[in-house]
Amino acid sequence: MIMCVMLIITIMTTTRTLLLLLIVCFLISPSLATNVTYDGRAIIINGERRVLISGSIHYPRSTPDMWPGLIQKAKEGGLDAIETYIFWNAHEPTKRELEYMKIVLAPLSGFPVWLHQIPGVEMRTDNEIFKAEMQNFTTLIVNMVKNERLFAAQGGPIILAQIENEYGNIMDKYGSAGKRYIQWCANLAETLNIGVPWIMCQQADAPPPMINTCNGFYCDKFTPNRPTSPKMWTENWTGWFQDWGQSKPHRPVEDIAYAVANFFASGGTFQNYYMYHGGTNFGRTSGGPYIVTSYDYDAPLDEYGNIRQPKWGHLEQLHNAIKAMEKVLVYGVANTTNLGAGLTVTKYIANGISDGCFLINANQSTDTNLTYNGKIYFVPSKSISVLPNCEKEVYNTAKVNAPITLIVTKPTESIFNWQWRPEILTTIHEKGSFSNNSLLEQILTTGDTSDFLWYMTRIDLNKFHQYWSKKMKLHVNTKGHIIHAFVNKHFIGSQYAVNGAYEFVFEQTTKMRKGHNYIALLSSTNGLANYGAYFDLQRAGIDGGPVNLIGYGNATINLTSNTWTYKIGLNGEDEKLFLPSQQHNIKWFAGHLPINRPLIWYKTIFEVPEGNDALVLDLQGMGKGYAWVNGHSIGRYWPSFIADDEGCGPCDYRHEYDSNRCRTDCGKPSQRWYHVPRYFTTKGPNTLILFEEFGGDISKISLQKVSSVATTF
Ligand SMILES: *[C@@H]1O[C@H](CO)[C@@H](O)[C@H](O)[C@H]1NC(C)=O
Ligand SMILES: *[C@@H]1O[C@H](CO)[C@@H](O)[C@H](O)[C@H]1NC(C)=O
Ligand SMILES: *[C@@H]1O[C@H](CO)[C@@H](O)[C@H](O)[C@H]1NC(C)=O
Ligand SMILES: *[C@@H]1O[C@H](CO)[C@@H](O)[C@H](O)[C@H]1NC(C)=O
Ligand SMILES: *[C@@H]1O[C@H](CO)[C@@H](O)[C@H](O)[C@H]1NC(C)=O
Ligand SMILES: *[C@@H]1O[C@H](CO)[C@@H](O)[C@H](O)[C@H]1NC(C)=O
Ligand SMILES: *[C@@H]1O[C@H](CO)[C@@H](O)[C@H](O)[C@H]1NC(C)=O
Ligand SMILES: *[C@@H]1O[C@H](CO)[C@@H](O)[C@H](O)[C@H]1NC(C)=O
Ligand SMILES: CC(=O)N[C@H]1CO[C@H](CO)[C@@H](O)[C@@H]1O
Repeated sequence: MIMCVMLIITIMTTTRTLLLLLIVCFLISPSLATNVTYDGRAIIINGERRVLISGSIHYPRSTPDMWPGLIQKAKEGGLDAIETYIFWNAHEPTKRELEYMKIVLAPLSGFPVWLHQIPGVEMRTDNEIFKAEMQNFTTLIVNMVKNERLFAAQGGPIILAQIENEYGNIMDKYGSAGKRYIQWCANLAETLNIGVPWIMCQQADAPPPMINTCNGFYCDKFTPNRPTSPKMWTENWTGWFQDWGQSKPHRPVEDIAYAVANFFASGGTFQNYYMYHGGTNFGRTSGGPYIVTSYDYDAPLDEYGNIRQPKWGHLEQLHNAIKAMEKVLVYGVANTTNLGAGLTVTKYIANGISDGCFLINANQSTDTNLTYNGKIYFVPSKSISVLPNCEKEVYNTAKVNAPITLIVTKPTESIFNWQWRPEILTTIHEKGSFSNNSLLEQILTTGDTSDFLWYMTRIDLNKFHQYWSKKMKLHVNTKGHIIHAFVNKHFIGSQYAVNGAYEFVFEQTTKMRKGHNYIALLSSTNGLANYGAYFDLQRAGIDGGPVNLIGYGNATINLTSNTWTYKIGLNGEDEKLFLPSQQHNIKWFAGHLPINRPLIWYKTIFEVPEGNDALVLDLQGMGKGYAWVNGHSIGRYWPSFIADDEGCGPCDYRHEYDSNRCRTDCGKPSQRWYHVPRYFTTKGPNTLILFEEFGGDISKISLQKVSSVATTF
C-alpha cells in the first residue's frame, strides 16, 4: 500500500489570510525515513521517480468526522496525495495564541487582522515587519511539524512544501520589492531545512532550488524555469468558486480529464486537483467579497463529502490508466508524431519497460478513426485515448462510462417552532462606544471582529433653518458592502452592492424634524478580499463618505466631518444570542412572528433524523443573514440573491473551458441549501438560531436530507 501526503507550506491568501499549504502523501509507509528529491522529470521517492496525483482538501472547510471518509474516497479515487493549506487565521486568530490542528469553529472568528493592524506593515512584499511575522509563523509551523516527525525525511508523510502562493501573478505590481521578497521567501524556506523539496506555484522566477509549478485550467504548455525541475501542476481547477448573484459553476469532466491526460502526455508527472473536496466556508470565512458559503467547487467530492458522479469515477479510471504506465512516463522518452488536423500520437519508450501511448485529438469539431500500428481507434473530437501498452485503449477522456448520480434533497420530519426577538438597535449616538470627527474605514475599525459597524451622528437643523424642509434627502457614499439607514430611530432603507462593484451611493428621502435629528447607518461587510495585489488594502464601509443631507433648494449640509459615534458589532453579538449556553439570560417571543422585517433574531429547537445522510437547511424565502447550530456558525446565507443569467447557455466540453461557461441555476438563488454538519448536531434537542438582516419568511425554512441517487439513461 503506497499512499503519499505532501505538506505544501504556502503563505497564501485564499481567505484573506496568509497561509501555509501542506501536501500530505500516502505513498509513504509510516516510521521509515523517506528520501524525497527531484530531477528534471519527476519527484523521486527513495530513489524512484514517481507519477503523483494529488487533490486539495482544506481541513477547515469540513468537520473532523468527515475527514476519514474524505481521505478514503480520495484514495479510492486513485489519489496518492492530499494537499491542504495551513490557514494562518485558523491557527493564530490572535497574535501568538496558536491553535494547531484544531479547527476554529467559533462563530465570528476572523482572519488574523492583527497582522494587518500592525503599524507600518505591508503584506507580501519586502517589508521588515511583515517578513518577521511570516518568518515567525512559518518557523513555528515547521517546528511543530518537525516535532511530530511528519516530514518524509523523518518518516512522516509530508513530501513537499510550498511557500507563497501564485505570487508571480501579482508580483509586478510590487516592483523590485516583490522580487526581493520572493528571493527572501526562498531563502527562508531553505533555512528551515525540512528535508523535502520546496515548490512555488505560478512563480516563473522561483530561485533555485525552489521548483516552480503551474496553476490553471490547462497546464500542458507549461515548462518549468529550469531543466532540472519536474513539470508539476499544483492547481488544476476542477470547477470554480461562486459569488452571490452568480449561477453555479460546472466544469465538464470530459474537459478536466482531457486537461489532465494532456498534462501527463506532455511530460507532467505531478498534478493536484484544486479542489478534490471544496466543502463549506463556515462562519465568516468566505472571502471575496461576496464568495458564497458553499465552497463546493463542482469537485469530485461534493460539499457534503458525497462522491460526485460521473466526475469522481471518470477521473478514477483516468488515474488507473496513467498509473498503469507510470514507469515509462517517468523513465521513458516521448516521441510525438503530428498527424495534422489536430491529431498527435505521443509514445513513451524506455529500455526494458513496455511502451505507453496517448492518441490525442485536439480538433474541437471532428471525430476521427485513427489508424495506429494497424489498428483503428475511435478518438472523438477533443479527447485523448490512453493506451498503457500502446495496443489496447483502456481509457478515453470523452467516453464517460462512470455511473451518473443525482444529488437530491428530501424533507425530514424535523419541525421548527420559531421564537424571535428584534436586534436592539443602536440608533442613537449616545449608545456608541467611541467618537471621531471623520468617517472611518470599516475593516480597520472593527478588526473584522464583526461584519457590522454602526456610524451615528446628530444634526441640529435649527442651525440650518434656511435649509430645513419636512423631507430631506440622505446621501451616503459607501465602499460597501451593505447599508441599513435609520433616521430618528426609523428604518428608512437598505442597499447592497451589486455587479461586482462594492462602492455605491445610498440615497433616500426621509422626514426630518426641526431641532435634533439622529442619523444612524449600519454598515456590514460580506467577506473580505483575498486575492490580487494589495488585496489587504481594500477598504469597506462609509470610509470618508461623503455623507450629505440635501434640503430646501438643494442646499447641501455636509455631515462628513460631523462628530460620528461608532459601535462595533450587533447587540445580539455582544449578548451572544447564538450560544445555547447564554439562552437562560435571553427572552424570546413566541407568536406574531415577524415576516419580512429586517434585523430580527429567530430561534428554534429541533431534532435531527438518524442516519448518515448529510443535512441541509433549505433557506429559500429568507433574505440575508447568519445561522448557528448549537452555537456553531454554518455561515452567511443569502438565498434572496438571485443568480444572474450569465453562463447558462449550452455546455459543450469541446470548447476551451473558463469559469463563465457551463454554469447552471441561472435565475435561481445563488445558494439555497446550507450544510448543517452532523458534527454540529446532537441526538437530543438542537438549537438553531438565525439573524436575518433584510427580512424573510421564516415559516418556509426546512431541514432536509441529501442523498445521491443513481440514474440510468
Ligand atoms: C536521496 O536520493 C538522492 C537521489 O534520488 C540521492 O542522491 C541521495 O544520496 C539520497 N539521500 C539519502 C540520504 O539517501
Ligand atoms: C515568535 O515571536 C515570539 C514573540 O512574539 C517569540 O517568543 C518566538 O520565539 C518567535 N518564534 C519564532 C519561531 O521565531
Ligand atoms: C518516432 O516515431 C516516428 C513515427 O512512428 C518514427 O518514424 C521515429 O523513428 C520515432 N523516433 C524515435 C526516436 O523513436
Ligand atoms: C479539424 O478537422 C477538420 C477536418 O479534418 C479540419 O478541416 C480542421 O482544419 C481541423 N482543425 C484543426 C484546428 O486542426
Ligand atoms: C469510425 O468507424 C466507425 C466503425 O467503422 C463508423 O461507424 C464511424 O462512422 C467512423 N467515424 C468517423 C468519424 O469516421
Ligand atoms: C480618528 O480616527 C483617526 C483614524 O483612525 C485617528 O487617527 C484619530 O486619532 C481619531 N481621532 C480621535 C479623536 O479619536
Ligand atoms: C464634504 O466634506 C468633506 C470632508 O470634510 C469633503 O471632502 C467634501 O468634498 C465635502 N463636500 C461634498 C459635497 O461632499
Ligand atoms: C434639485 O435637484 C434635482 C435633482 O438634481 C433637480 O431635479 C431639481 O430641479 C433641483 N431643485 C432645485 C430647486 O434646484
Ligand atoms: C497557468 C494557467 O494555465 N492559467 C490559466 C488559468 O485559466 C485561466 C482561465 O481559463 C487562464 O486565463 C489562465 O491563463
